[in-house]
This record gives sequence, C-alpha cells and structure tokens, in this order.
Amino acid sequence: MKRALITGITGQDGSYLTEFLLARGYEVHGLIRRSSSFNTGRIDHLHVDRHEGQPRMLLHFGDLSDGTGLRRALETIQPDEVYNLAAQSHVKVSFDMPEYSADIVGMGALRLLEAVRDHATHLNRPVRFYQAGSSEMFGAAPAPQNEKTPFHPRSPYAVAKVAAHWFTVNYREAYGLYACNGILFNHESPRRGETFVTRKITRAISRILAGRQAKLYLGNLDARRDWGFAGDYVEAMWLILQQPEPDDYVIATDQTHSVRAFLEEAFGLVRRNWQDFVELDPRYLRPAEVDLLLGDASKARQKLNWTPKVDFKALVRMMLRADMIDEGLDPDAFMD
Ligand code: NDP
Ligand code: GDR
Repeated sequence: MKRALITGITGQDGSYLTEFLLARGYEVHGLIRRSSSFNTGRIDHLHVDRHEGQPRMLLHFGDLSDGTGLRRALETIQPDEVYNLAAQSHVKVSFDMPEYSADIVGMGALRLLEAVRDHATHLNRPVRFYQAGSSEMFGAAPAPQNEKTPFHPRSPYAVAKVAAHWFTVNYREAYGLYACNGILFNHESPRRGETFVTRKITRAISRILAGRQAKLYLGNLDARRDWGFAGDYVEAMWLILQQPEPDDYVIATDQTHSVRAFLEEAFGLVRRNWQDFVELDPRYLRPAEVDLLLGDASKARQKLNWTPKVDFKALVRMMLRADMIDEGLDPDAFMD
C-alpha cells in the first residue's frame, strides 16, 4: 500500500486529493493545525475511528512553521509521496500579513523540502514531492501563460510561491530529488473557502434567495481568471507524481472569464439581475491586481493525458446548487 503525506489536508484541495488517493488504495496521512475550534469539516466524512475500524486516513498535528515537527512527521509516516498543499492561500490577506504569508508559503516549502531531502538520504528511500504552485506566480505576465512564461508576481503570496517554485526546482537539480511543481490556475468547488470570489458569490445568491442577505459587496469585477473544478485538478497533482521523470506542469482549462461574467452566469441561473444586488466595497480592492490569467495546459494534455471534465457553466451551477441546498432551498424550484 502506498503512503501519502498531505500538508493542507483540511483545505479544499486536501479534501479532494484525500478522496482521490483513498479510492486508489493509498494510506493517506494529513498534517493538521491545532485550532481552538474544529477545522476538519471538509474531511470528517472520511474519518474512521481507530477503535472501530482500520482507518486509511490518519491525521497528525503539525505546522509548516515548525521544521522539527515536519521531520518527525516524515520519520513516523515514511511516505512515498508528499503533497505540499498547505498555505496562507488568500491573496488579499497576504497584503495584510506579508511576513507570515511568506514564512508559510515560501519558507514552509523549504522546511518541508529539507525534511524530505534528509529523510530520503538517511533512509535511502525514494520520496516524491509535489509543490502546489499557482498561476498567481505569472501575475502581470502576458496571457496565455505556460511553463515557459516568466513569472511576474503581484502579491506577497505570489512572490512567496515563486520562491517555493524555485526551491523545488533547485532541490530537483541539486539533490536529484523527485520534486515537481504543479502550476495550477484557479480551481473552485462547493468546498471552496467562503471568502474567495466564486464561493462568495454563489453563497450570497443562496442567502439572498433565502431572505438572509440583501446585498453582495465586492471589489474588482474586471479581473479575469481561468476557473476549473478542484476535483479535476487533484487528479493532475497525482498524475504529475506518477511520471518517469520529475517535471513542472501548468494545469488550466485554457478559458478565461471575468468576475462580472461569473456574476452574470450565477445570477442568470436563478433569473436575477446581479446589478440589483452587487455593490462596490473598495476594501476588497488589492494594492496590486492580477488582471488576466489564461492558462495554456497543452503540455499536461500531451504528457499527462489530463483534461478538465467540468467546464465554467457546469462549475457555476454545481457551486450554486450546493449552496442552495446548504441554505435549505430546493435548487430545482429556482433553476431550469
Ligand atoms: P485552502 O486555503 O482551502 O487550504 C489551505 C490549507 O493549508 C488548509 O488545510 C490550512 O489549514 C493549511 N494551512 C494554512 N496554514 C498552515 C500552516 N501554517 N501549517 C500547516 N497548514 C497550514 O487552499 P486550497 O485547498 O484552495 O489550495 C491548496 C494549495 O494550492 C495552497 O497551497 C494554495 O496556495 C494552492 N493553490 C490553490 C489554487 C486554487 O485555486 N484553489 C490555485 C493554485 C494554487 P486550516 O484548515 O487549519 O486553515
Ligand atoms: P485569487 O482568487 O486571488 O485569484 O487567488 P479570489 O477568488 O480571491 O479573487 C479572484 C479575483 O476576484 C476579485 N474580487 C474579489 N476577490 C475576493 N476574494 N473577494 C471579493 O470580494 C472580490 N471582488 C473582486 C479579486 O480582486 C481577484 O481579481 C486564488 C487563491 O486560491 C490562490 O491561493 C491561488 O493561488 C489562485 O487563486 C490561483
């Protein structure tokens, strides 16, 4: 049985990747942060009590700021594959907390790579490493963006992701580590954090329909993103680690839509006019914005045989339906 270690297992991607790996027979170990309230809501449905069965998902306390803990986790788990998904992943928050964001996103990746390197060397066992890179690293670089596009990051988060990217490349080149970067464009799902713009919109629509919210306050509606479905993207993470040679890949749908287009699609599904509900709140504007992200994932298509299955319209519908059900509404009463 293969063993995987996932940092960030409690996040959107961590939960889908855990489901994916469990279905392929893996034993999945996840690093979780101690929190004063429960933070495992996205993976609770995968939990099996040790006293009642043979769990294949096992959780360990840890934090990317704590290198000693990372080393201990590797010693205990002895994983075949390590997926580094943990991050302070909110771009706007990274302007408010730049040092912390850079420490977790950039230095955190380095701490984990150091731990993996030593573990692999001392025990002479191969460990494959996946780094969760981001289209934010391209930032202001002209579209379409692929593996050859130079980075031009526009936020502390993105700068730190660029550092993590190059740490990963460096450990591959310097130590022969099987270490790969997935450069993933935005991917969403019903499990997306509530403060990212797509989920903020679908959740707000459901609350408006339920009579629990009147207005939706947003920032820049002109930004364009290449939005895919998280469930499709975790398959790409796994495929990246199954190749004969380690390499870096852009993962995207190769289509882009503005925030405004997302609003039109989502409000349109429930036959409402978004202009009646959306107001600008300048607090949601960013000191530096990324205007246009549009991926070119042809390398992943050719080498990984990966293609996204869920398109933009299906994604918006899926997220809206899930939020309406959460809100106690019957989606079929509102949507065609
Ligand atoms: P989420 O924000 O949903 O999840 C982040 C995860 O990281 C959570 O499990 C969180 O724990 C954990 N985490 C945060 N800080 C620390 C820390 N100091 N130590 C250990 N764990 C920590 O992100 P996503 O699932 O959306 O994204 C996964 C990864 O992919 C991230 O690295 C993100 O930057 C990157 N990415 C995401 C994209 C997307 O569109 N979703 C696109 C490109 C890259 P807790 O639950 O306790 O907060
Ligand atoms: P992003 O996602 O910054 O691309 O990072 P987010 O959904 O936060 O923003 C997308 C675009 O929408 C604009 N926007 C707003 N954004 C938020 N969050 N809230 C608002 O009210 C709002 N109004 C307009 C933003 O300005 C932006 O242009 C996500 C994260 O998952 C990163 O971790 C990941 O690396 C990238 O995607 C790829």
